[in-house]
Amino acid sequence: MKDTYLFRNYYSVDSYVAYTGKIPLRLDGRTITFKMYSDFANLLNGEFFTVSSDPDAVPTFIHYDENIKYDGYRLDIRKNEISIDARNTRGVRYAIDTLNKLVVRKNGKLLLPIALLLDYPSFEFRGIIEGYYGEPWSFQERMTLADFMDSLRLNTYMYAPKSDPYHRVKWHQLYPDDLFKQIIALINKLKEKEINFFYCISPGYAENPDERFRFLGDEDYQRLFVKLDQLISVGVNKFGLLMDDIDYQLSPKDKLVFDRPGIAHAHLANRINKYLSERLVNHTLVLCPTEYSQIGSTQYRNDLKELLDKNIYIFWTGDNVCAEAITERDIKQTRAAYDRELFIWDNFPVSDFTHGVREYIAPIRNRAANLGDYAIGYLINPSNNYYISQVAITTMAHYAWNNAKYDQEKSFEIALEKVGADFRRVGRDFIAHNFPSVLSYGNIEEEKTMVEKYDKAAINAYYRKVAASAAELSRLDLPIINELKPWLERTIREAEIVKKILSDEIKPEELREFLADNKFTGSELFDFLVKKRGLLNDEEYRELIDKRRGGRWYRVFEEKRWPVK
Ligand code: LTM
Repeated sequence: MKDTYLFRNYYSVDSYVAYTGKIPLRLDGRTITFKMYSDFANLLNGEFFTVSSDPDAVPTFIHYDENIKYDGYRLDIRKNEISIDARNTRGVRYAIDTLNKLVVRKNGKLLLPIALLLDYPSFEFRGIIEGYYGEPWSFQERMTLADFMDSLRLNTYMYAPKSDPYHRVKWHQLYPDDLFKQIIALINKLKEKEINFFYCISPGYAENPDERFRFLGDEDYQRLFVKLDQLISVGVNKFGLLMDDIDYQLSPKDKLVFDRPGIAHAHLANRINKYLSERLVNHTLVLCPTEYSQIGSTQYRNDLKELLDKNIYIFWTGDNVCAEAITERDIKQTRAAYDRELFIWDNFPVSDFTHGVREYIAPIRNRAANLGDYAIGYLINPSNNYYISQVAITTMAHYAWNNAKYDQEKSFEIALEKVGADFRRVGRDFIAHNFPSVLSYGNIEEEKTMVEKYDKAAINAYYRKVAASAAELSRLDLPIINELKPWLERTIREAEIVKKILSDEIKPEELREFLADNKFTGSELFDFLVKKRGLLNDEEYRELIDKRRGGRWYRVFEEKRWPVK
């Protein structure tokens, strides 16, 4: 059964039931009954109602069950009826989505397996934090997020692009009308699919130290509250306070009262929390501390643990900014260090730190199979390229739904197929060429061996395949191809240059001109070859390859857990 590995518990008797009538597969255009109960989290236990009044439809019952996990559902497909148990409307929608996935069409009949399915997510909040540096996604792109996220059961979007001035540099200024209208349109669009919208703000950032947040006094708090009010006025009740990437030294004046940054940050977060609780019936607040990527306790973390209100969640990126692995031990220690539930901020496939050199088209990996036992949220920080990011996001959504059963290979195949069947088919060799990431070496060891042996036939054959794949991809009419174009073109050119290197026809100017373009792919075959043939001196090699590639950022784990063998 397609994708059933994504379900948590699936029992079937390997037998199908045929329905000639309609199966109520969609929530839209449904009977009044469901709409009346659309806020059915408030329903009393035991209440039943049918999904459709169509006499031809298979009787389908929805039942509120408070014991089912948030966003989860139980789907029971029997011979004569279907029942769905859930505790919120998202759970019902996901159940109906599953029903759609299970339908088999055969000889003009609709078949459903006789099955019982219990399915629920590993993390209550699953989604995207647009929290990277550089040019952010356009609103046009963001308006397509709701459908994309909903198809992956991602229920949370956090607005936090570092380059939105009103989020960071000018945090205290209200959004001008035109920009605010776009934010409102986005909020409304996400609402259609029940996706939570978090507005994040970074008041801790100041370009000039004299303008840093004044923890003492009331002035800056009031400026902040006025800004939050702007968002509250359009229905926002979930917020992120981001204190990442700031100089957290306190001003001499603040120091006299607050002593340490952790004390001041807890004070700020608690004041916001209090303000929100006065203004809103329900609210959620997540703090990204300045020390967001370490494990265990420090003075700063201890201060937050002691002083921060217990209902404020904390962001954590793992034991590194881009964590090559997040283990159970790491998260256990961090959770204990803060004594509260965490939101994982997963810095993949973000590529802002590569300054446009690299893009990661790979599945998430090396995330412990039970992080959901320790964290309530799993948020993905994507790259500036909206469509390229969707590949990794798809795999991360699978992980967030069911961390225990996550299978990176299967998930990656599904993610590639979601982009397009042609993309998956013709892109295989280019994707493998680009595969290494901050999470994996991919084929680098094999590439090294090929060059060490100076196996010309193998290298030529390799590049023929990769260039053909890049050329075929270039011809596809897909938005991801526009974003990938510079890397595809460079790969095709790389194959031509390699051919010349192997036949000793390469001219130094031609090589340098090629290397002036720094759109590197994950493969290092070319770099090894240049070194092996001594085509650049050490200084040139450093300037044109190593430095551009970024050296250390690219292999954050090199000196850590898994040294290269
Ligand atoms: O990761 C966090 C919490 N903050 C920033 C992000 O804005 C940035 O996108 C990533 C990756 O460069 N690194 C950070 O430190």
